[in-house]
Amino acid sequence: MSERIIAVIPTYNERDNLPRMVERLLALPDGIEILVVDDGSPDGTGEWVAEKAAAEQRLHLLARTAKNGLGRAYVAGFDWAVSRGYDLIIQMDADFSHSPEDVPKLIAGIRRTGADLAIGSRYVGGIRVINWPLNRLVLSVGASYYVKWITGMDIWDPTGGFKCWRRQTLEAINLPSIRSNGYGFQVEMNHRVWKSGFLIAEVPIIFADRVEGTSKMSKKIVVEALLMVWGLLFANGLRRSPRHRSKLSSLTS
Ligand SMILES: Nc1nc2c(ncn2[C@@H]2O[C@H](COP(=O)(O)OP(=O)(O)OP(=O)(O)O)[C@@H](O)[C@H]2O)c(=O)[nH]1
Ligand SMILES: [Mg+2]
Repeated sequence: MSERIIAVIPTYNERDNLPRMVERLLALPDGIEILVVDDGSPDGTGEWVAEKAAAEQRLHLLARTAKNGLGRAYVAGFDWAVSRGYDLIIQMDADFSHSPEDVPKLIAGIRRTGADLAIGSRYVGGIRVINWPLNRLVLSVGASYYVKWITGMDIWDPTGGFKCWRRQTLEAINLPSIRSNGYGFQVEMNHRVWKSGFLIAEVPIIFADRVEGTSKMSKKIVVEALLMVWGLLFANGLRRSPRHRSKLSSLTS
């Protein structure tokens, strides 16, 4: 039987982006399904999904009532997808920063490498970011080095949010105990995977700034992430290397 693939997309006020995003994802090969996790967007994003999903079996809505941050939305969405047995779970934003046409590249990357997690990477082998102001780019690239330096994780783009997960990897990392949001969420998820000795592949992607809609990025999210990284180091017993190497070596040998 072929693999069942689902893209999990958190939304808060993405009515201007989501219809085109859904259309382009549904046009991809492999019969990819979509789960939108909406936190009661005042602009009617959730209502649009509910209406569209009534006629489109590959589109699903997980409607939540309060805006609780990207991390909480993903944990709920991943839990939904894992409990329904999807094999590959794509993590991506609704705002076209992550191109739907790169999804097959991520899927090919995880299949080719046999990795447990494929990260769509802005920074592996160069910098590929379109239309970001210089200060934001410097912050993001700087944050990548900072995370690498403190945790020891060998990942070029540890704060990115465009990924392809194997269900088994999500099942292995104790999702309900993940507490962080925003960039901290991306780093904490990667750290769990890396610490357990799973294999992570970085697939080069081009990242573009959002065109429609408004940003939910805040100073609080950045500061939370910068501090949280130290917590990860302590949680790993001050080790800057994975606790278990077994899975990694068996995959690479
Ligand atoms: N369900 C839910 N989705 C959220 C929440 N915050 C952000 N999102 C969604 O998560 C994705 C990423 O958020 P963005 O606002 O694009 O964050 P960003 O990419 O750091 O910043 P910009 O691209 O500059 O806006 C988008 O699809 C948002 O709609 C939230 O609290 N709940
Ligand atoms: Mg964005």
